[in-house]
Amino acid sequence: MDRRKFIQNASLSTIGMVASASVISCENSAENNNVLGSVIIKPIVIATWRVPNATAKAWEVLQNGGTSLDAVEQGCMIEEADVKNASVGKGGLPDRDGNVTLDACIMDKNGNYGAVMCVQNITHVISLARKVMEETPHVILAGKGAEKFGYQQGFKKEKLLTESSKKAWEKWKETSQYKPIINIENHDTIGMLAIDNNGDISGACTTSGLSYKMAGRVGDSPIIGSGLFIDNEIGGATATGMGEEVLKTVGSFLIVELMRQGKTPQKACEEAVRRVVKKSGNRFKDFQVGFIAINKQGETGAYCIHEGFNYNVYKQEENKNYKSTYFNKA
Ligand code: SD4
Repeated sequence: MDRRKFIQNASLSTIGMVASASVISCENSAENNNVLGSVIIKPIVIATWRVPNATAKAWEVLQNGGTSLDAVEQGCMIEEADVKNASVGKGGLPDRDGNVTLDACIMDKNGNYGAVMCVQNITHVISLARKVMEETPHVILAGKGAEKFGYQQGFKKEKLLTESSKKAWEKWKETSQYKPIINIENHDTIGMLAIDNNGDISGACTTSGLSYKMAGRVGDSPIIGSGLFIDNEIGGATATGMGEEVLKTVGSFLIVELMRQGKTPQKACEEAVRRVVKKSGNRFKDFQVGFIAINKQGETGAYCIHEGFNYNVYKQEENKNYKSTYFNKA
C-alpha cells in the first residue's frame, strides 16, 4: 500500500477524483445511531480508516470478555505489524533522514494515560505506551529513553524501515520537497475507541507520523487531548490528519467537552472540524483533519475537512466501513 497522501498544496480536484475511487466500497454516510430506544449497543469498536482486521481483532477481544483497553491495544497492534500500512509501525515511512520514528498513546476508563514519542526500532509502540502508563510513574517517554525502557520490558529490537519504504524515501530525496499529503488512502494513522461489555471506554492511537518530517518532529497522535481523549463518564474521540493543526485546537478534548455539554458525537466532531478550519484562515484547503467519536451510549460520529476520510465500526456482529461526511463542499 502506498504511503498516505496528506499533501499540502495538493490540487483539490485530484483529491476529489482519487477520494471517490478510494471509498467506493464504503457505506454512503456516517451512521450515528447506535442507541435502540433506551438500549445501549455494546460492545462496539470504531477506528479511523479502513482497518477491518484491526476492528475485528478488537471485537474478538471484547467477545472473549476482554476489556476495552485490551481491545484497543490488540486492535492497533494489527496495523503496527502490517508492513503494507506505511503510516503505522513497521513499514511506516521514515523522516527525512531515513529513520522511522513512531508515536503512540493509550487511555483507559480511569483516565490513566501513557504515551511514547519519536521511538525507533520497536514495532508495538502502543504496547510500549501501555507499559509507560502501567509500569512507570510517568505518562510520556520520548526517544532513546522510551526505547531503552522498551528493551527493559522485553520488547524486541527490530528494523522498521522496509525495502519499499526505503525505496520511497530514496525517490523522495531526489527532490526533497516536503509536502504533507492530504490522506485519501485506506490505511493511515489508526485511532481506535471501544466500549466493552461493562460499558467502559478506552482509546488508543498509533502512527509513524507525517512522512519525511524533520527529525524529532512529533504530531498530535501521542498527545493527550489532541490525538486522543477519553472520559469514561462521557465518551472518547481521536484524530487523524495534519497533527500540527489538531494540536492547535486540542481537538479530541474539545469533542469530549462538547459531548459533555450535550452534543452528539457527530455534532461534536463537526464543531471541532469547524474550529480547525476557522483557525487556519484559508490554509484548510491544503490539509486534511478527520475526527471520530463515541459517547457513553454507544452513539458514534465522524467528520473531516475534505472528502476521502473513512472509518470502520464493528457492532452487532457487523464490521463495516463508512465514508465520513466532510466540511469542504467546494
Ligand atoms: C501526525 N496525525 O503525526 C498524524 C498523522 C496522521 O493520518 O494522522 N496521519 O500528524
